Amino acid sequence: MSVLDLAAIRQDFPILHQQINGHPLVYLDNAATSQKPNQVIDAVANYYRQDNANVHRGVHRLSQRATDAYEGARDKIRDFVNAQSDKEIIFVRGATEAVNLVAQSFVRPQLQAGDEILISHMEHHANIVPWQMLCEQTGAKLNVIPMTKVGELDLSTLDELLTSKTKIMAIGHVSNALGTINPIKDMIARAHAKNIPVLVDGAQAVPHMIVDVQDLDCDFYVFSGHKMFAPTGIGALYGKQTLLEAMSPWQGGGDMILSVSFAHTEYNELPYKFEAGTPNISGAIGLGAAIDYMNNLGIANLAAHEHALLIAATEKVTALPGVRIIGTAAQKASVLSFMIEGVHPHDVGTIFDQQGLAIRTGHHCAQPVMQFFGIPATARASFAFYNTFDEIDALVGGIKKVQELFA
Ligand code: C6P
Repeated sequence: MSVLDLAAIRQDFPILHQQINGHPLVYLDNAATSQKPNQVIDAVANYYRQDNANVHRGVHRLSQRATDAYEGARDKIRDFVNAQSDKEIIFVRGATEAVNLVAQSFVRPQLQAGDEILISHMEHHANIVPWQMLCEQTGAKLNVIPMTKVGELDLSTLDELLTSKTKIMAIGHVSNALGTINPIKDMIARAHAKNIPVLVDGAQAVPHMIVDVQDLDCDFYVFSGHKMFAPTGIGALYGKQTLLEAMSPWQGGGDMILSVSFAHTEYNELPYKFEAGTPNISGAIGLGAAIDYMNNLGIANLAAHEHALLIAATEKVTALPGVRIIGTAAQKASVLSFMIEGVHPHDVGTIFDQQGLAIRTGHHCAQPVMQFFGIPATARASFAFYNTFDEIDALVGGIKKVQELFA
């Protein structure tokens, strides 16, 4: 039994009602991207049908309506993560762009050769490569918090890794490859005890749990809309206002200025200082609609249902001979990565597709995680609140089918 009315919820997602290779679609690739409810699709379509205009630029009615809707979405994000002010919410393309923004605008100006950046072994490439690039540009050093065999962070050396040279700690809230929920509140407190700022990559957290940036006391929190039932190409950077105020803009152009002459440009106030050029207006409006949708269902209800799905899937898959789950941390969210003995994960993905099952196979843009476990790839099923217990059975059936074909 679920706390959610799944039949009604699934009616909101038109894409779920189709056949793939003669089977009903079972969409278990939500960590890659989530599906969109009619409420989000309609918000985007209605914007283009009725209100389409550029924002912050026109006195005409359409421009005012577009601006109100765009800024209204910012207010929704502010409340969704419990930021203090909408000045702390910057629209970006997604988590990747937000990490790059913080790397270049906040960290780079303070970085000298020999300084350090601390990440963890289970980061997505989006929270590795921008820091590596920064190290190459400045001569700084990238340090890595190690991981245990179950896929938890080994925090026994954290205090030694947080040194007087550490300029930022950048940590994933939830691992996309393993599902591990990291104890970030405690980690943030330990970094702050040494005055080290913290960026949290929340791309895999915000679709699944209540996030309160003030309670966490993180300095930056980044996420993508498309993983939380909103369109692609939109996401948000939360940053503490004092830090954002002190930072220089990352990109220059229209809308991020108050005045421009050839002698001098005066930058706009927050949050516009970091939003150069015409933004993704429809995407922001879609993200606002997705937040409304999640709030209506209740984030705690979504989390409870997804947790029940994860427990059921973990029990059933663990009971299958010849299947190994990668990532067995005590605290996990919505991700089940696994290997079937003697079968390459890509073959698993292909056979699954023939049965209408959509999962992701590969390194999940987390190659250091694969290197740690000594494997090239995993098969990854990832759940959203619209998934059902019958779909967990379909997943188990899919694994059995693969095993029959490879027996
Ligand atoms: N993970 C996955 O299949 P973007 O691409 O900017 O929307 O999100 C990047 C990103 C950052 N951090 C984490 C923890 C992520 O999981 C992702 C995206 C997808 O796991 C696509 S690679």
